[in-house]
Amino acid sequence: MDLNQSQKIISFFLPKAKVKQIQIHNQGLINQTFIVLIERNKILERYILQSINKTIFNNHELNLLNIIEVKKVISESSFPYELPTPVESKYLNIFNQTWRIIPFVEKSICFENVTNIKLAFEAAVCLGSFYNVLHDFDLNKLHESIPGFHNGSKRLEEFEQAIYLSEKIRKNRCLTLIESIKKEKDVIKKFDNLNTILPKRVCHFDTKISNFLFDINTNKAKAIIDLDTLMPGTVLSDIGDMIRNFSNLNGEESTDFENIRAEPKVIRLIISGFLKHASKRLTKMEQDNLVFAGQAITLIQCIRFLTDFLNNDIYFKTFYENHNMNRAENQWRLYTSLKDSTYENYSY
Ligand code: GN1
Ligand code: MG
Repeated sequence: MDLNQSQKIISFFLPKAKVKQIQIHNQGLINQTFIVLIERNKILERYILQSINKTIFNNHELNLLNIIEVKKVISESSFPYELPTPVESKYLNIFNQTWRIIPFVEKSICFENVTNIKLAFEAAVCLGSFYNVLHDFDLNKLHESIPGFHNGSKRLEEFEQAIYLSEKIRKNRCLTLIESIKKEKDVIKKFDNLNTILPKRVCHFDTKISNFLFDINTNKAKAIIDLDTLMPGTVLSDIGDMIRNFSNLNGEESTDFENIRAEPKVIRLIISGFLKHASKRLTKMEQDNLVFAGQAITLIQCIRFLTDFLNNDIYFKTFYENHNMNRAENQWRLYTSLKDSTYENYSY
């Protein structure tokens, strides 16, 4: 991407803007992201410029409609955080790709891992507030933009198929992990079953710490970003993914497997933070299964990474050989530590 190309895209969304600078932003495992500095009416501003991975987000137009509907309600609510959404609520098809620009949240900082456990609480309070203001949202207005995204049995089927079709050399590298995962089918069953019983809500579906932005001076939560997976789901997906991502203090990229475990303090902070605004909205059954959700989503993420490894890395961006296999091993270690019964006994 050069200045001329980015100028063409930016001019579509912001006709009077001149692109001054563009730099790649190594965020996310799927889309391609840049930060662009523009000048408009003598004022400098920054925007996020993204090209969407259309193989994975093949319903991105429907997802955009979801974003527009949710943004409308959020803007009229008391939600005290920013929710940056695509400029002009539009995408542009050019250079064989689909582009959007999103306002950059100034004076904010993004963390790849939970470096300070207070961040976990802050982000969870923010998510609880999101659930609170969207409680009465009419879900008929939303599309399931990625069907079966957290459907455990579907993920297991894809896994079985990948095992069957994979090259021997890859399969042999992870035989032990394959066998261990196969013994956990009951967790997946329980998770899928809960998802059919629990109330459907507006879910973010990608609540990792890097999708919350914090105030650069105070470290208070400031924004929720990355709405590509916004669609109806249950609370288990969002709290489960928070537990999966936040409690793993070494982060999902770490290969220091011996030291991968869930930090119980973080799990407690996620739950108490989330319930601050959401407890009045949740049923007892939802509240009772929040910790379990962390286990189930971690197992599903483990399966997704290993499936992609067996499929020759066609889904998640990888940067070295065996990357997805290592990510799966990391998630497996986290999963086994989450299954430790002592984690079940939280007093909220
Ligand atoms: C992907 O691209 P990114 O980082 O926003 C993935 C999530 C995973 C996450 C793991 C659509 O999100 O489900 O939890 O990687 N998004 C999709 O880091 O598959
Ligand atoms: Mg995402």
